Amino acid sequence: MRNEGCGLPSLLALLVGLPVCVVAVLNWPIVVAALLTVPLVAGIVAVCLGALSLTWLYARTVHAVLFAGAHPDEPAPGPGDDPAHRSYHGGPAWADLCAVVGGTWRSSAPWTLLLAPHVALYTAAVALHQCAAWVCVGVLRAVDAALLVLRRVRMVCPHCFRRLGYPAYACECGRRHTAIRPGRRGILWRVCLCASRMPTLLLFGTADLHTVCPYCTHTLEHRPGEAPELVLPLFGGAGAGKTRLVNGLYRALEQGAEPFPDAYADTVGHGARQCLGEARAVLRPSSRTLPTLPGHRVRGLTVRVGAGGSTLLLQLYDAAGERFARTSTVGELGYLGQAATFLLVVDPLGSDAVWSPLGPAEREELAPVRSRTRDPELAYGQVLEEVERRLGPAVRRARLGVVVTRGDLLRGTSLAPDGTGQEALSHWAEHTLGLGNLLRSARAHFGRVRVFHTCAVTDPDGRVDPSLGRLLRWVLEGLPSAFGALVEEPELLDGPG
Ligand SMILES: Nc1nc2c(ncn2[C@@H]2O[C@H](COP(=O)(O)OP(=O)(O)OP(=O)(O)O)[C@@H](O)[C@H]2O)c(=O)[nH]1
Ligand SMILES: [Mg+2]
Ligand SMILES: [Zn+2]
Ligand SMILES: [Zn+2]
Repeated sequence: MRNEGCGLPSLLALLVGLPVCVVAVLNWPIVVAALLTVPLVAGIVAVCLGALSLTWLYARTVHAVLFAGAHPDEPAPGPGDDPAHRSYHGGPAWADLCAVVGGTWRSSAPWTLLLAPHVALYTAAVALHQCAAWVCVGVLRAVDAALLVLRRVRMVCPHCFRRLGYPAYACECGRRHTAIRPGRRGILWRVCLCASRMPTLLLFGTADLHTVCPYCTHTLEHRPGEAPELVLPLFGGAGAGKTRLVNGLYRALEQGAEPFPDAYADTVGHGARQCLGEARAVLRPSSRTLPTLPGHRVRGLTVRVGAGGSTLLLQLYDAAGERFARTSTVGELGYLGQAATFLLVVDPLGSDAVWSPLGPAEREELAPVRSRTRDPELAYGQVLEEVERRLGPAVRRARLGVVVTRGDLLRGTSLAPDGTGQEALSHWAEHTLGLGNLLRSARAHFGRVRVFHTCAVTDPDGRVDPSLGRLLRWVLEGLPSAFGALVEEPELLDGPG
């Protein structure tokens, strides 16, 4: 009991005395410093361990999201979207960032706030990546657009006649990509939902893909975008000679290309092959072309012409003459709004001034090739109205070729023009064919008007008539001279129109 009574005071004496002795015997500031250092070091160690474990948690989340498949699912393309996966810059980069922040918060809230520098660094990296990717997108699109302008490429669908900003492309799996150019679904290429890779620009070879019209979804076999397109509408009354002339123009190009090893004139697509494939036979003197059916859908007949390393896509439009007689049917011919050169085809035999002086025998012989319409002004008036409606003031920059056909039938007669010069032809058209009013109106509305007299009949050797070459040279004016050279005939060149 006594021993226990002495214990407490001696313990108190030890507790108070020992520090006093230590402070007295030793240097007290050192002791105080040592005493303070312990919790400080412990605190620092604790903070470091905490930061390390937070960083480890953060790194684990980043790894899981970026590399271990814990990233958010890609949203399925919406109804108006292309069926392609998004590129990393096109959404997933930001989605991953959000997933990392969310994942870290879930595992270590509220300590995640301490990871602000990590998140800031990650955000900066994502922002930098986005900037670089979108700058690439912009530059590539600008270069592609500039090349199209420089190469004077305008794309027109020969089926629905609409101008294409850019073609659409169908993947092997059948999915249609209407906005293939660089964007959020790819920079140099995109990946279709079927996992096929597709280039994103004509520059990178989209023309090798199955090309379709983004509006009417028709297949475009002529590889639009690779070469300038020349839209050439022919119009005129029923039986004026449009179909035979179209065949003649194609054959003249094909024949013109024969002497040049690198030149060619090929039909593109089923429609063109069907209408122009028999051009040789159609142009024989004994052959008669069949009337084009008014109910037939009009399609551009595409001819790919190559010469001197350049390519041209010539789109010839040949509608039935009946279509040009009424405003409602002319209004359907949307291609009239895409052209800058027009050919009005006129049958000279249709004119009473030419027909009346003929004897009964001649009339009987020529009656089968006389067109069914007498007045070319009807078609001219309807088309002019439509072209003005569609082109507006640009009509003043358009060209009109007035092509009088059946040169072979009038040749050598008193009804033939006095030469192939423009002055002689204009005078003949005005005074013999009675086209004075029409030509005056044409000159008042169109930028340039020129009269041609053609013969869409081959000679006994199967050669096309030089008159077709003269018409083609005018049509091809402004394009690389190699195209004009295909139908060159220097000694027959006329003066300027
Ligand atoms: N001899 C000769 N006959 C021609 C010439 N051009 C057209 N023809 C004939 O004139 C007739 C009508 O020619 P098409 O080319 O079918 O006339 P179109 O303007 O296409 O007629 P539609 O399709 O009915 O609007 C056919 O018998 C042709 O063979 C030509 O330059 N010389
Ligand atoms: Mg026809
Ligand atoms: Zn189309
Ligand atoms: Zn696909």
